[in-house]
Amino acid sequence: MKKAFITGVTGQDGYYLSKLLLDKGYEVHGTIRRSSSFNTQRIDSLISEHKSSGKFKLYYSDLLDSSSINSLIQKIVPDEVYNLAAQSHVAVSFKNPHFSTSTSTSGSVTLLDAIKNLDANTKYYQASSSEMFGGVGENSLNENSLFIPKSPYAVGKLFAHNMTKVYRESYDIFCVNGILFNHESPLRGETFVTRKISRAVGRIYHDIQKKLTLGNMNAVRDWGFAGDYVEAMWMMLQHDTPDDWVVATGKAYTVKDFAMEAFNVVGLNWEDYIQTDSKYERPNEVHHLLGDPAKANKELGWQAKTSFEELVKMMVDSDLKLAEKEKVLIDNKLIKPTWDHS
Ligand code: NAP
Ligand code: F7E
Repeated sequence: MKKAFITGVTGQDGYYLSKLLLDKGYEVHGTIRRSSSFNTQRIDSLISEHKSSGKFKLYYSDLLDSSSINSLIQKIVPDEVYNLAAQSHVAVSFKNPHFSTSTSTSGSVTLLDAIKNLDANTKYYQASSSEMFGGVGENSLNENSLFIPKSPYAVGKLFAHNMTKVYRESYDIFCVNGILFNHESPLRGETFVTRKISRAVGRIYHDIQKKLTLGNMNAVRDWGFAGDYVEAMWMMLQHDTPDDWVVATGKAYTVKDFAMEAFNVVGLNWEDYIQTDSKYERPNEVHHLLGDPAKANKELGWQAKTSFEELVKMMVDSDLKLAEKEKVLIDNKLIKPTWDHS
């Protein structure tokens, strides 16, 4: 039975990747951070499903705590390590630059070095990001495009990306970079723009929110479904040779397009509800990100299966159900409406 070690298992991708690997028969070991409130909501269903089998194991750790990461790697001796942990919100990385960068920089070196010292042919996946390209120009971006990082988040990710290459070339370790473009789902964090929109549509439809306030609505992104993208992560580690791959849909839309489509799902006109505020703009914006997934299509046999319209509908449908439940609690005065999730 293969063993996988996942950092960032409580995040959006942590859920989808754990599910994929558990369904494939892996034993999954994940790190969670101690928090003053519970942070395992996304993976609670997997925890209960695999309680009796013991195939889903969780450990308190933090990527900045190299001693705990080292001892876990030595104890588990995983076949595959997926480094998904990050302070992944670009705007927040301008406010918390030290923490945001060090999780990626120090964290990746800790893991890569632990794998090197283990000498057990452990494979390593680094969660690289399209943010590293910086969004200059409108061409579609591939593995050979220039990296011009524009945020502390992207700088940290570029360090980890390059360090992964250094360990691959220097020590012959099977380590890969998945350069993933934006991927979303009903489990996306509520302050990322897609989820902020789908959450607002659900609440507006159920009359517990009046307006949605956004920043730059002209920003362009290549949005895919997280469930499709974690398959690419796994495929990279099953490939004959380690390399770097772009994972994207190859289609680009504006934030405005996403909002229009989301309000359309419930038959509302977005212009009646959306306002903008510069407080949601970044000190240095990435204007345009469009990926070219040709290499992943050809070498990994990976394809994005979910269309933009299907993704938007999936997210809105899920958030309509959530808002319906919230409405009952609000009407019964069991919770207060809290819609400024920004
Ligand atoms: P996410 O939902 O924000 O999850 C991030 C995970 O990292 C959470 O489990 C979080 O724990 C954990 N974490 C944060 N700081 C940590 C630290 N110092 N030590 C240990 N764990 C830490 O992110 P995601 O969307 O699943 O993305 C997964 C990875 O892919 C991230 O590295 C992200 O930067 C990268 N990425 C994402 C996208 C995308 O569009 N989603 C695109 C390209 C790359 P808590 O739950 O306790 O906060
Ligand atoms: O912003 C604009 C914002 O925060 C997308 C992370 O997963 O993908 C993600 O980073 C765009 C930006 O994601 C609001 O200015 C407008 O241009 O949803 P986002 P992101 O910054 O692209 C990459 C690939 C990652 O690696 C990251 O980890 O939308 N925008 N109005 C807004 N963004 C937010 N968050 N909130 C707004 O109100």
